[in-house]
Amino acid sequence: VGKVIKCRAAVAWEPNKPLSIEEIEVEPPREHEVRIKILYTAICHTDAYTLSGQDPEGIFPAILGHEGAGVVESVGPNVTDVAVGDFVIPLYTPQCRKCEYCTNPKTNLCQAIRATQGQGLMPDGTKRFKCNGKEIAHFMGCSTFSEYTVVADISVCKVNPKAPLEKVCLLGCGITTGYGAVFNTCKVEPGSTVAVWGLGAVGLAVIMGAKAAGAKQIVGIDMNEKKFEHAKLFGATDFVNPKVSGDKPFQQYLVENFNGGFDYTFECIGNVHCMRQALEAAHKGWGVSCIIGVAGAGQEISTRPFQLVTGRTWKGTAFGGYKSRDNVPKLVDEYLNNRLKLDEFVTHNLKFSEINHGFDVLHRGESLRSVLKM
Ligand code: NAD
Ligand code: DAO
Ligand code: ZN
Repeated sequence: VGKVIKCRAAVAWEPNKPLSIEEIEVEPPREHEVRIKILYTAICHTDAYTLSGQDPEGIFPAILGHEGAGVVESVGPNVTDVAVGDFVIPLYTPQCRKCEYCTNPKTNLCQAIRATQGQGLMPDGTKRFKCNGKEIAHFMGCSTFSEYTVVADISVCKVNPKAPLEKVCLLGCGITTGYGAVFNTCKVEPGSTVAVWGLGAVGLAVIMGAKAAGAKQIVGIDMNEKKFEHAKLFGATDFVNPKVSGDKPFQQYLVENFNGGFDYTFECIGNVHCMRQALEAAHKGWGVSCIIGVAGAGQEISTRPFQLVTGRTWKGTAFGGYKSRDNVPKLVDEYLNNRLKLDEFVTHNLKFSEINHGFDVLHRGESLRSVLKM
């Protein structure tokens, strides 16, 4: 407490190179900051995207990782909501409970530390990580690829101490996002028809949510048919490989074969062509399409305005619309009460030193989530 900690971290020195496990120094937390001993972290698509160098806002060197869980090692002055020894999940979408976004029930996009977080800095504009005397940037306000990290107190929540952290770390991003898109962003009603593009962890979490919401038909769409087995486990009722439509636009195939289209569609890939398909396969008159996937930098979506004139709605979601500190602890409890699956998303349990292998299986489409033990 109050001292610099030396520990291991996976440093991203430059884009498109494997991460390198280094000994780093982690400064103590300052006012309104929390130092966390990370026990488990998963690897998400966004870590890979930033590491690939495609993210124009990616900063290097940095410590990536934003789907993690751990225990509070120490707190800085004026931290009131967590204490040493608490089990916690870092939150890349913070919740200050004071800004005009936090006080508006229509959004979860707290802006209190938006600018510094985007620049890889703590809210006071400085960094807490050093390696060989060189400062290392923070990432998404979390930097979970380190045995110790420092986060803002509005970017962390205390969770039930009975929770297995190797599972609930997944609630730091992908699963929460897909599940919340169903309940918060779209408010899917019982009896609805739903189609989901992309059966990775995010798409499967949408399927899990749609089932819990009482959807009567849930169509999983992926070009990798190995994903269909998983989708069934989570509640999908039908599967479609987009190649079935041949030369015909895929959305036309869906509208013709699924009763004029779906009440709700979700894009969980990050492909702007799939986003268009999903919008246009939403039912005329009332269909709602939700973008979850993060497209490449500079890409744009398109459709004919008549698609909206005739009653379709295009939406998007970040972190499933959940106000983070209020809701992540509740989702942990839902998992403990068997109302939410998490174990089924973990396809690989790896050692921290195997982190680059975790990225390889993600790129090869072999993993849903790899969980690393620190
Ligand atoms: P993933 O890579 O595990 O899954 C994507 C799936 O899409 C794969 O199964 C792949 O086979 C399939 N696919 C790819 N191209 C396809 C195509 N043209 N047609 C049909 N299927 C195709 O990814 P994930 O971890 O589930 O994340 C999905 C997306 O959600 C990513 O873009 C990620 O960045 C984004 N995301 C967004 C938020 C948010 O808050 N909005 C949060 C987390 C993740
Ligand atoms: O308030 O402008 C803002 C920040 C929004 C960040 C939303 C990020 C959502 C998607 C990121 C992918 C998550 C891994
Ligand atoms: Zn706020």
